[in-house]
Amino acid sequence: MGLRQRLEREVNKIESYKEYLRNRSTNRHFTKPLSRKEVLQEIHAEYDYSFKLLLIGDSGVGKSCLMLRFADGVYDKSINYTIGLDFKSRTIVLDGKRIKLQIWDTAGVERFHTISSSCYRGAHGIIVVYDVTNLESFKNVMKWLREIDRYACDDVNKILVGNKCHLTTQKVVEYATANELAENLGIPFLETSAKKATNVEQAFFKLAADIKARMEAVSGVEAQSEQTIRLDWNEISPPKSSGSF
Ligand SMILES: Nc1nc2c(ncn2[C@@H]2O[C@H](COP(=O)(O)OP(=O)(O)O)[C@@H](O)[C@H]2O)c(=O)[nH]1
Ligand SMILES: [Mg+2]
Repeated sequence: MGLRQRLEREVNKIESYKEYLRNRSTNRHFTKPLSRKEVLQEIHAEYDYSFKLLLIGDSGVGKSCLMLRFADGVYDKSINYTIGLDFKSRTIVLDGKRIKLQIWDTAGVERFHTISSSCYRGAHGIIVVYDVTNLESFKNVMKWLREIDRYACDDVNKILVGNKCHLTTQKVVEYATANELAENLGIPFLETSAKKATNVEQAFFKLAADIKARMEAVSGVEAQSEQTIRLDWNEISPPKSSGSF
């Protein structure tokens, strides 16, 4: 692992710790206080990469259900949200690398259409969710994408997800329509069902794989340029001599 990656990992750990502390008071998963050992165990769990993912989209499209399905493998239709941010983690293995996915859910704040810019900060990937039975939620996809452009980093990876796809009789957004939009935007697209566990794994794995590929492309380029700098330096540096300037 390169120096840069190690540093990024350390920074991630510190950020995770800060986020834990910030969210402990409002997060429903922290109603039972975590012991220091539990917090440290979670933060220092071994992994090669740690990616922060964010779920956005209109209220009621199934973001929380998708997060629960992916992180805990359950479907809880009466999941109640608290106002604030909420996250869950799951570590996956991709090409032999352990990737810790920290999945952030906007947990109710999207109702007020004011997800603060801080939510987007540091996100490596964003899942934009609409509900295939709700046309309005699909129309609002463009609005959410504009928010991403405004607040997230330029190279953040995205995926469009049409949830509740098993509700075929109530479906109002056709696969082809959403697929065309995604193709025009150049982002991947999947229809999912948090309830039936359709394509949920695929959506998160696809996003994680895209981020990993981007990271590796970047670190590959950096490793090359580091080498170039070192070679140049060797050429121009005078022979080592003792003494002071
Ligand atoms: N039928 C069906 N209902 C779903 C699915 N995913 C979520 N829901 C329901 O949609 C409602 C909103 O889900 P929730 O996850 O709270 O949406 P959020 O506001 O985007 O977080 C809940 O009543 C869920 O039970 C799904 O795949 N199929
Ligand atoms: Mg929710």
